[in-house]
Amino acid sequence: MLHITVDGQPRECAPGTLLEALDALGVTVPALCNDPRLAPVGACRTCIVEVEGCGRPVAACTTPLTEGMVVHTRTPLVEAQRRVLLRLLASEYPAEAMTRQPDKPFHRALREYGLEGELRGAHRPSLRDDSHPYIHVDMSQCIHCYRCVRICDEVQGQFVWRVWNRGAGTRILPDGPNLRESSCVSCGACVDTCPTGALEDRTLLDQGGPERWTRTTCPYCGVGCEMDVGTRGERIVTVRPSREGPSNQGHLCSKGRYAFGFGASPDRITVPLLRENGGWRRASWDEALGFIAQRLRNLRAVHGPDAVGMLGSARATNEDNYLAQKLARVVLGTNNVDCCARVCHAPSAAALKRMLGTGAATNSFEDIEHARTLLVAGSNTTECHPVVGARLKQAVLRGAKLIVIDSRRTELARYADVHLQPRAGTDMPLLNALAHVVVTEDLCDRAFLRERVEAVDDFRAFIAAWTPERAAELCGVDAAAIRQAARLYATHGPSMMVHGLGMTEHVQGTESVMALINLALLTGNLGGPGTGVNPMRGQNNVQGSAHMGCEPGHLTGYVPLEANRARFEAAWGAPVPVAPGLDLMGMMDAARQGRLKALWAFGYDVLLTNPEARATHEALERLELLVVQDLFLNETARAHGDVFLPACTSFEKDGTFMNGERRVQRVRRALPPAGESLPDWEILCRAARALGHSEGFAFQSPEEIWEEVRRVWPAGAGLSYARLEMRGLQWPCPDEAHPGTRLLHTHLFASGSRAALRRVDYRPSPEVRTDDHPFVLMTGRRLYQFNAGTMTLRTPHALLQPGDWLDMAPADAERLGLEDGARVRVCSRHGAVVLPMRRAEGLRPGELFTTFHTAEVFINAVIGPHRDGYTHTPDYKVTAVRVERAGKSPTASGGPTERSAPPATPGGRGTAE
Ligand SMILES: Nc1nc2c(c(=O)[nH]1)N[C@H]1C(S)=C(S)[C@@H](COP(=O)(O)OP(=O)(O)OC[C@H]3O[C@@H](n4cnc5c(=O)[nH]c(N)nc54)[C@H](O)[C@@H]3O)O[C@H]1N2
Ligand SMILES: Nc1nc2c(c(=O)[nH]1)N[C@H]1C(S)=C(S)[C@@H](COP(=O)(O)OP(=O)(O)OC[C@H]3O[C@@H](n4cnc5c(=O)[nH]c(N)nc54)[C@H](O)[C@@H]3O)O[C@H]1N2
Ligand SMILES: [Mo]
Repeated sequence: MLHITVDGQPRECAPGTLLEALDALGVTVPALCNDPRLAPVGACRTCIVEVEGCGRPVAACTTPLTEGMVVHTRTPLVEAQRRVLLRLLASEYPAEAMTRQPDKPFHRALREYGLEGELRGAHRPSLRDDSHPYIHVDMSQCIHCYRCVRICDEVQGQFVWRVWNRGAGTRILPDGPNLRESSCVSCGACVDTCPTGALEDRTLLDQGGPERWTRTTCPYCGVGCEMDVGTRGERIVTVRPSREGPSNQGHLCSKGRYAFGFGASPDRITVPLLRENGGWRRASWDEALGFIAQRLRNLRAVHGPDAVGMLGSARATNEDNYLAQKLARVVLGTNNVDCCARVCHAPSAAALKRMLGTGAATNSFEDIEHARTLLVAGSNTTECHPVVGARLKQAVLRGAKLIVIDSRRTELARYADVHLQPRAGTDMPLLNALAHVVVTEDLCDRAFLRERVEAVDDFRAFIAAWTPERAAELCGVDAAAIRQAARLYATHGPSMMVHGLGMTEHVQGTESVMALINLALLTGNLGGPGTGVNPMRGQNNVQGSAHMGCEPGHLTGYVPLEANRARFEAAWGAPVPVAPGLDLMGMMDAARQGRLKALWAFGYDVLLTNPEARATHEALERLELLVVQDLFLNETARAHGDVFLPACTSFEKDGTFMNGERRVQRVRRALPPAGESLPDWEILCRAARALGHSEGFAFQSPEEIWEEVRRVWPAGAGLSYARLEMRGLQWPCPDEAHPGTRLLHTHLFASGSRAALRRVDYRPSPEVRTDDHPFVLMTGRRLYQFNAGTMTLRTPHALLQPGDWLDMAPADAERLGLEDGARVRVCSRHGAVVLPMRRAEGLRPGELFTTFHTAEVFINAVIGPHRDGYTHTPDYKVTAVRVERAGKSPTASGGPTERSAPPATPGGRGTAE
């Protein structure tokens, strides 16, 4: 601590800049060009103060604090200078802007200095840009603080805003004809920092400023950004990043920042529905739950408890998911419970659990700033986890080395020192060749191997055959590049891995992650800051959904069922079913074979998102009861639902989410439940009661449920709501004095003192290319849409990215004579779809990429039945296809005959009213 004197008062402050100290002390001075997220520039000079011993006033934002400093913030000299500066800015500022809400820091400064009467500027239409669906631009209100330019460079790393001319003619313009057509990624950081209203959220201008702020956690991806939701009446009018958010540090991406409007969508279903004569009929809660209870009782009586299955929701809270699996096990009497981690990062969890003992990310996002080398494998981080993607870009801009392993040249690949671009589905040879180089060139961490690793000699013998030349043949990557990457990762540590579905959604998904772990073990890149193996978990709570026990073979805490049965039976006062449960894929198979009779799909659009759509369709069709608990009539509900239970959005309920770095964070109600919708936990409690189990389901609040979770999950026992109120915490956190765990495996592995290297050999995908199917199709996602699209497509994000299209290498497009926008039919051995195509750089000729966001295209009709051997995770990434020009079609989707999607049941699209 440093001792200083501020305006005559002795104070103590942490080292930093003088402005930071004043902020911390609650002493305010205007500081128009300052934002704590940015490097200080001292450009606007409104934060000038007098420091004894300095000849003239200094800018507080660029002056470092020193011991004994004596500071005066409001002397006549600095006040006069500030007034001159502000008067100059006022003379250019339009008076109407000052009265417009919401109030801005610049407005407050003008008022403080009594300058409201001196506004002489005018709105100039030529400086307005209304092209963007979310961001209103009026540069006649710009005071040239450059905060927008700097935050776009220094936080998002997008470099959209450019400064033109100098002096009075200075203009700040986007790098395109307008903002909409620029390289803007709509993260809203520039709007958030703008002190004048030159950049503003359109929602605020249209609907007025917020009356109330609620801090919560983003409902989209597994980064778990903390955000402040601004509401006015019963509407969200803006969302802002929380500066204290541990994983986002004052940043958001376009989805968290702007895609909040789905809950107010006119087709949101807010009353229970029952299917009747092919259509839907409105029902009361009692009637709907009574119907479910009776049907389930009958089905169980005839077919036994394992004829029923439950799918937890990676979109709902930990409390909701804990209850879903408890309901399945205790009330329905089955271990048939799973969640969509199955189709996503189950391979990561399985590989990490088997090799290291804990099935979760070893490190934290903050380790990005500690790594000297970053290895990003099969993760399109800047589009899928944009806030972490931006953090990775910033690390590279500051000098970290970057290796990207991706079958496409992604945005991050353009920043990479080495981009390894394997043919889709050939990562195994590539990863083994990397290990081969590390071993044969003696780049291992010998001390680490000696102390912490087993099976080293066996692995050496195995890996000898995986020369870079042999791998190069199979994966199409230069042997020299493989050597270069291996040397960089091994010798320029600490090295941190971040991986995505390009590793896991394959027939060898679990083994690919094992191969990544081998590399980390060989080079000692585990257990330290800036190292580790880190799956970028998908949805907001997919980590939590599985961790709470929505997994057939695992109970709460991701512990094996058999070994923990007795403990849970004691805690629940009820038997835990003995028969092993089916996972999601097993449930689909069983349904198709007529063995599974009822399914409860809670927050999961399984029809749209599972592979082999025809098979999913057949499976769901054979069910005698399909309960859908969701916000919308998603494709699953439309086509096959028998009962629809309307749930609250996460803006309308309390609870917790668990992010991809094992952090449990609070979700807080910002709005009342829409219509008759209920929080998921309450629906599940009522359902249990309708099924005759009031005991064990008599919870009055999410906190009560969480208390039970803490009792059955020792590593989470320290995570009380009272503590989470202050800040999200990472497990393991065994007691309330424990600070939480940023790094796993620091001295021992959770599995014991040593981890063993694994031999993993290559088994090529069964999807082989032939003359009939000469292309390989990869599927994944893009920036502006999220998974099943139920949420993002109901917001203006639909304007930013309207649907799914096929990316094709320009050479292939030319060969096939296809122009951008041409409608093509993509046929695999499993099905066909029609969609528009575009030429895309960054694909290997012969490879294609598209997304699964819309039911209009329904890409999962072409995806096949191949699954990972350990976890049954579908191979969504490698499908052999043929592409041909589709016939002329009048409708956007290619017309009903070309639509590959399972048809909606007649009348199935009708809603209640
Ligand atoms: N904008 C947006 N963000 C999202 C989502 C969304 O739908 N939209 N969904 C969320 C969810 S649920 C998840 S799981 C995550 C997923 O996040 P990611 O895993 O990053 O997403 P994907 O696009 O499925 O695939 C990642 C990358 O794998 C590459 N790839 C494909 N096949 C191969 C291969 O064989 N080898 C290699 N090395 N690379 C390959 C693709 O080119 C792609 O760049 O994103 C989450 N965030
Ligand atoms: N071809 C192809 N298919 C894929 C993938 C791929 O890469 N390629 N990726 C796979 C992956 S990784 C994933 S994770 C899955 C995702 O598949 P899904 O989990 O089906 O998709 P989501 O869009 O995340 O949302 C599921 C449902 O949750 C609902 N929902 C949202 N919030 C709540 C809530 O609070 N309560 C309730 N009750 N419901 C809510 C939404 O309306 C939606 O219907 O898709 C998989 N499918
Ligand atoms: Mo996912």
